[in-house]
Amino acid sequence: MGVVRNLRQVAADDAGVDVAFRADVHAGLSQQPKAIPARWFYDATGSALFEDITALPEYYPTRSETDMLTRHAADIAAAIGPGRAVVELGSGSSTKTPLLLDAIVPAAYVPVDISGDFLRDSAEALAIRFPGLPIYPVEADFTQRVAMPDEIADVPKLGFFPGSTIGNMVARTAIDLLRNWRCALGEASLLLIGIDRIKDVATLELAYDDPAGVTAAFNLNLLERINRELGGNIPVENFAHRAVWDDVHARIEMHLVAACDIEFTVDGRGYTMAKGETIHSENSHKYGARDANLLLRASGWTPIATWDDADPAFALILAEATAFRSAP
Ligand code: AVJ
Repeated sequence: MGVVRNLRQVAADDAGVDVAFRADVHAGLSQQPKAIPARWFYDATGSALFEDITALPEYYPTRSETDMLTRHAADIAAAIGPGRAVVELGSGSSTKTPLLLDAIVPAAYVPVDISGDFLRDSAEALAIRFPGLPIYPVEADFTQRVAMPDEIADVPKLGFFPGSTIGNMVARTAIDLLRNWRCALGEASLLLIGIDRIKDVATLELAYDDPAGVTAAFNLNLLERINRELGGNIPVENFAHRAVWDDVHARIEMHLVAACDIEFTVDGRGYTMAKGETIHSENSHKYGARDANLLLRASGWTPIATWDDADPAFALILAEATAFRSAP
């Protein structure tokens, strides 16, 4: 049985999460246009719906990435080398992790996730699957600064950031996050990151607006969560799911569209929306080959290998922490 030692870095208990959720919802509904951060999708219902999304035929990112992790396992392992502590950002249910841990010879596994429950369950499952592998779960918000466990202070790190989660961030926030992680992982570190590619609009829009309506349910659950947790009375049935490609920002935008004029309260605070007005609930940025490399270089990471031969296209990029040196 592997070692599992917990490290908790969220000051927030359940009440704390509630405070941040409440503040984001009121701020987002008070601004014009209305917007709520996509991170609030993931309560228990939202996390389960996202798992369902990954099984949809239209939602290709999970399949494409898993396919490449499987087919190129030997190549990826050769490029990474043995003896690294694998630090996974937003590990969630850690479904892709065994593919990586099987391929390389890891020194330790450090899942970082804000959901303590998810973290403990998946750490326990991995401890059984990889006996002898030290596992140090860190309960923390990976978008904030995260301290690494003392046990891996002298071990070279491999950041693992699959799923194109980086796509949820606008460029400025994405670069802040990648720079922070370069600092947290250290000079000799590597990063294996999944980034979704720009492709034809039909494929992109179908991936975020599936005919079975699972993504619609995932989007609408945000409103139900507000009603459940923040004492809202939002008439969810009067909202529709919309997913559209924005070519200027190279991203899929998800919105919750008011089907008629709507009034509701959250916590007793009143809001009105005119028919057709939307709440912007998610960005999912896509990157071409040069764009993705630029994003990494701008953040202090030098791309050293790319795997992107799945169809529909999705990129797995291996980058190394850029050494500070004089450059022309
Ligand atoms: C988990 C953020 C990568 O943007 O593709 C899936 C979330 N939203 N369908 C994505 C999501 C709608 C997903 N990420």
